[in-house]
Amino acid sequence: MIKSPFPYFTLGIIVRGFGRGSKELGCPTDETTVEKLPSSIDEGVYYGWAQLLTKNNSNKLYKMVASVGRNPFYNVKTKTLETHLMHEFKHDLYGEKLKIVLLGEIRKMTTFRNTNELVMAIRNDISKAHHELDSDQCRQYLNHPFFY
Ligand code: RBF
Ligand code: MG
Repeated sequence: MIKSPFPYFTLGIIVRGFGRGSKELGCPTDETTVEKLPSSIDEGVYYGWAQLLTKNNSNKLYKMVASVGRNPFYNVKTKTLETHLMHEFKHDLYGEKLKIVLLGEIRKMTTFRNTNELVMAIRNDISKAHHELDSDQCRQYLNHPFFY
């Protein structure tokens, strides 16, 4: 079941992050996106769909995992919403517009003993997201009017 506060729709511009995630991790969207988040969306890891609105207008949809919060592992104090598109891109996406829908939570934001543990946790998040997003109730959102 997809239940409140999901589905949660939002939109942002892809900005340059801290330079840690690079191609591995995500792309933090703008800060207003984070300010708008309802309080019912905790600091945590989420899955959903993302639509990349590119200039050449393919407007494709991708599976994604999103990290919401302050990145305790790196002592980051500002709250970000980072979307990791589960697809390999050949080019940087800075400046591109991204529409996203969050459909469920995977876990809460936490800290780890070392980078390897964080990387393993993220890999596990991605495999859970793959599984959840393959369900019919998640796939329905691929045809949602938000992604016209
Ligand atoms: N950062 C944390 O400090 N703790 C986490 O539990 C955590 N989980 C994440 C899960 C996913 C799926 C992604 C994409 C990122 C996560 N991050 C987490 C954020 C990570 O620290 C951040 O993407 C990099 O520091 C680059 O900004
Ligand atoms: Mg980044």
